[in-house]
Amino acid sequence: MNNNRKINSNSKNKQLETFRIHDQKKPMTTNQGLKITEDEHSLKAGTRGPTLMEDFHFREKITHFDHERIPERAVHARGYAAHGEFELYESMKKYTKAGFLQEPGSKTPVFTRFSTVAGSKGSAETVRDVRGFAVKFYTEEGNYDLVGNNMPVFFIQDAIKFPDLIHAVKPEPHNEMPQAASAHDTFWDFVANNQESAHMVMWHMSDRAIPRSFRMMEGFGVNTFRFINEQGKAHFVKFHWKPKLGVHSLVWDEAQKISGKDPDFHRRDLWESIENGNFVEFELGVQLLEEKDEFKFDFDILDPTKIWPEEEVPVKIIGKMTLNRNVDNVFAETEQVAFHPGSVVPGIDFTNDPLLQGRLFSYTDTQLIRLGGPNFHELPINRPVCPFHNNQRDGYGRQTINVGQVSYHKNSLADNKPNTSSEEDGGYAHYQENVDGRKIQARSDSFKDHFSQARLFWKSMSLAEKQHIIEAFSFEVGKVKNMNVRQQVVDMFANVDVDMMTKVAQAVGVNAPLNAEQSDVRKASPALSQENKAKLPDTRKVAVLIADQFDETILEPIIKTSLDAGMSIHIISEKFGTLTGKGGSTVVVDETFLTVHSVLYDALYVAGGQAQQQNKFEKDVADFVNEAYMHYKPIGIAPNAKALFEKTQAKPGPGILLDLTVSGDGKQWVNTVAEHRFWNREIY
Ligand code: HDD
Repeated sequence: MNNNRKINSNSKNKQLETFRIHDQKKPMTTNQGLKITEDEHSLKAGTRGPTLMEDFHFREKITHFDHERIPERAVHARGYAAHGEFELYESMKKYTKAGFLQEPGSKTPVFTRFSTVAGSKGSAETVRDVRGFAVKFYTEEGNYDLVGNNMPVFFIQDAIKFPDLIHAVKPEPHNEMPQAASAHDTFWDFVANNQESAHMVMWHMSDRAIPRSFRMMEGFGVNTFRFINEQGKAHFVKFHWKPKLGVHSLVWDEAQKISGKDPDFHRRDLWESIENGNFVEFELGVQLLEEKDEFKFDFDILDPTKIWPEEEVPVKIIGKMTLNRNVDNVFAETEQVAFHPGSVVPGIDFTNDPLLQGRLFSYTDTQLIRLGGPNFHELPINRPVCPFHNNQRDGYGRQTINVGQVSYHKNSLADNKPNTSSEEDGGYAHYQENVDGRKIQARSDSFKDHFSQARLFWKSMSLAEKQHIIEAFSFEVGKVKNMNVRQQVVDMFANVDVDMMTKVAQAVGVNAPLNAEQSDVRKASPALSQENKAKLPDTRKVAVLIADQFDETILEPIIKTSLDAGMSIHIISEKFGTLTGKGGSTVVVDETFLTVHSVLYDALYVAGGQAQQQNKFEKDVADFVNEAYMHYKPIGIAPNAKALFEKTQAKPGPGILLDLTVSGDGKQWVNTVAEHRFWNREIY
């Protein structure tokens, strides 16, 4: 059994190195290796004459260019990825024989791709949407893919409805609008007529759908899987990723503005964090259920529109993923990576969750069209780090040269090799679940309660989170043109909460809901609220608004304290260059009011000073402060910048630190930045 083999955390990186090409400092050649004398002018009959067909370099260059694009993913087209490693804290031997989950301290290389779902490859990243969270573990027993989302449930219960869901949420076919948005008629018509979506839509209307960063969102395997141990005993399992930095979101107004100011906001954040050595950490957790407990709950554990409340089935933290290396080439790695929930290793198996069952078909199928044939497993990013041998041959883009006469099994000419392995030798054997049933196209009655957990989610939200959900519904449903669809949505979600939908009905101009059956749910699940997650100052981005004649005796300790607490600082002024303080110290300007905007920062510190155009400086500072104030962000004001603050619309109150000077550990400033948002601030 190879389970306990020491895993080399660099095995994937070493493998990738054999594919890396360094073109710099090399002579330019054609793809045939011929050195080229001319790359600026095509071959012509005379300097003013027509281009000649025989210019093979011109034809090769243009032909390659013409074929550079591949189809974008049907969903999750807009994504960004990084390399890293997974380290196991605690052996899972009791539950699974998966090799990478045996030895505490063992490390497995991973490649993780985050994505939005609905938008095209070039769409903005801070749209309201589910985020994909797909992890490829390059284990010594083959690739294991955990293809999840940042929400623990899904819109539909049966995979046969996936094309309907995606057709409804994608831009409408007659005018291809709107891009990367669910706020339109067909999505909400789908929701109202497919009420199994209720629970997921509550998540989708919540702050979870506008994460502050890929680094600050949870991940979930969503479907129910099985762990199988060496003795063949099975447990049901759900997977969770818990971000070390806690769960944080944008404010909707801010998210929309960022879409314009920096459509690459999330990828930039991930890229820069890793480049700056702020490696990205998520802990892996599992919820485990014994097989005998399958029917213990008031929901069906195979229903992908249901969570297993963490208070009832605790999440056991078993390891940590650290993303620590950016890709070398986005196309080669991020675009060509092919995930598949069916890529499993011995010890991990499926359940009859009807969404999972359909997914097991779809992912290979989609790669065939997207990556152009059956050999996508040979692409460097997709190759397992362990050897792979079988009798599959040929096809577009085949890279390996499989030597020998025989490509079939069983055979005698090659001593029956490659041959299958026993389970003891690490062979994968499907779990022998008993299945007994009539062939039928129907759903189990145990899948029919669509509202209890949607209501549990609602009841578990803080006041601010509830308010955001009401505003999100009002925005989204308000974008629906068809009044009948608006009414249907209001009536449907009254089954979750009548007060919530009465407010939405008022906002979108339809009748308040009449009849609603609200299920009596258990008390709230605190684990569902973001408010109860970690709040840290680490990697928070602070904008320092400043001009010449600033007071360095106050600024320097602020900067030091902030950097010591793990924040990053941007010095922002009217123009690039160097600023000089009252005492003669200088600071270098990182950005100007033209190149950045308040929405791109987590907190502000107004250092003040004397600008050449003081009126303009005052206005630019006021714009920055007003936005940050409206987005509930921490704002610190230096004593000599009080006059600047008075020219803004902000009022003293929660999260506003006036006359801010920092001495000692600067706890007040650090804690204020860590808090991230001050929802009890009065902004109207
Ligand atoms: Fe899916 C991509 C996650 C249901 C069919 N899916 C895709 C990706 C993620 C998910 C993260 C992007 C992977 C990457 O970064 O390359 N999908 C989910 C989750 C689901 C889910 C968590 C519900 C539990 N998906 C689902 C269903 C189907 C698909 C029910 C079809 C029956 N998903 C696909 C796909 C994609 C895909 C069309 C598009 C690109 C790809 O597979 O590689 O096959």
